[in-house]
Amino acid sequence: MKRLSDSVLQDLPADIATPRYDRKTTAAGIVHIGIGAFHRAHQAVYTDEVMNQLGGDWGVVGVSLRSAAVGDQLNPQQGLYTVVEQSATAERYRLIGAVKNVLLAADDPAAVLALMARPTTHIVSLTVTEKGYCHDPATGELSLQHADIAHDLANIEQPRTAIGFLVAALRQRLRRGIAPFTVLTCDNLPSNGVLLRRMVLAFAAALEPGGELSRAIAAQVSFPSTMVDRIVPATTEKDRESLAQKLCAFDEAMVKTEPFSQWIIEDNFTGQRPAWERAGALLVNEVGPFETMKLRLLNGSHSALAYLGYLSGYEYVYQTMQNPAFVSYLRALMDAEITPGLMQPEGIELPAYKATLFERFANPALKHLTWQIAMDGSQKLPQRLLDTIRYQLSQRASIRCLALAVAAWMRYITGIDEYGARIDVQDPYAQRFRQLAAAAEHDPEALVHAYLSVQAVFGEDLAGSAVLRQALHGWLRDLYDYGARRTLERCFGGAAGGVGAL
Ligand code: CS2
Repeated sequence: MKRLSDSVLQDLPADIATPRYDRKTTAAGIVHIGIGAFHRAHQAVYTDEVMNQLGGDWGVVGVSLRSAAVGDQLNPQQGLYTVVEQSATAERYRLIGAVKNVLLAADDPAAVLALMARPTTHIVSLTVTEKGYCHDPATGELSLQHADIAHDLANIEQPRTAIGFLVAALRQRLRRGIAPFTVLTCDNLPSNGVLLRRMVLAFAAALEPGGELSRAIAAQVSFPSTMVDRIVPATTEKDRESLAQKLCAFDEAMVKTEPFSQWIIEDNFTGQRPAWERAGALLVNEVGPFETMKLRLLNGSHSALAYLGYLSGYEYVYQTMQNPAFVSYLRALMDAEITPGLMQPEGIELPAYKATLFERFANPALKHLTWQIAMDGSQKLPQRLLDTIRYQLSQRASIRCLALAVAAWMRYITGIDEYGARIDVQDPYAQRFRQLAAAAEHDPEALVHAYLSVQAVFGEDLAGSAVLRQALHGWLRDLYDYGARRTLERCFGGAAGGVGAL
């Protein structure tokens, strides 16, 4: 079977939407670092839609920092790929033409820098996941001890990290008198633009201690914050095969996702940008309240479902939503413990927003692995759950459900499941937590004590909270004694109905 490419476009079935602009004459205006499935199902779709409506040179050159996989998928297809939108009842297909090609930074960092330094590059956007920011998750400060940051400071012409690439490219532009690009982070971090700016300035100050470079970047470069939202489960071989039946061409780079999509962008660009509002993005003055709402309600709940669900033997998120105890737990978590600390963003009704989350999580067409969401918990927990715990503690309000989620993460990251089997924990701190669990001999009290003392995750404050410590200890004991599913069913099993009954 042929590979998907421009030359098979005209042979595709009529129900597959295709780009309406001329891909050949469209130049690139965006460099995107970290071109994984999320970018392809989210920002690239908005950019594609803008070009459908208005044209413009907003093609995207993708950069993979380390892995050749995405380039191998997209380059033979001239960057073309399919987005498959799956609702409970229907599937929609759309070919995205915004991506032009993918470079592998590890192979040729100079080529990536040259591209970023080109005057026609107006925006450098990023989805490099939480750990790609090389920061201390609890403090939000750049970790100068990080091996790759140390490498980049010593070898700025051949960087490895996104931060190194940004500073090296901005430095080249400033030296040559080329106006800087806008740096657009699209990762799930609070005040993500502010955070990235802080990382970039700290790196620039360490690179050139005179302070001139960091001052110039601070004065001239904008780092808008964004809130990005779309659930994008990892693509499987089976997904690719079933799409191939439909396309009569093989698409290695396809992504599958839900119908829902949201993008809130701080309207703070130094140079040109695509009119993303034409594709449904919201350009606002203040992203903070949207971001906090999304990180705490969606991602906080997602992480809770991931750890409790995985331990309960649920492979996919939608399966957890078929268990009424999980649904009533989630309801209590969101309503009683997360919502009180939120500001209502303009134009959003929190009850309706939450109702949508229940529907989205329950979408049975979306095979989203609990294991996938469980990845990198040490980097995710602070902004998803721990900040909410801090707020609730400051109000002397309940943290019961929040603590259960954190206890489930603690149980998960021991690396041993409820049947004594090894969990494939993907987390930069996996080994550290596994060793702490072994040293604590899996005793709940000792384990809570050891884990809470990891300040990179829990900060300097949380270990000192007796309320939190006790709650975690109680839940962890239950998780060891009864297992996750029975714990939830014992404590939250009383309410009626699964998600359909809401
Ligand atoms: C998920 C997110 O994997 C995870 O940690 O919680 O990727 C989530 O699906 C997205 O943020 C939804 O916008």
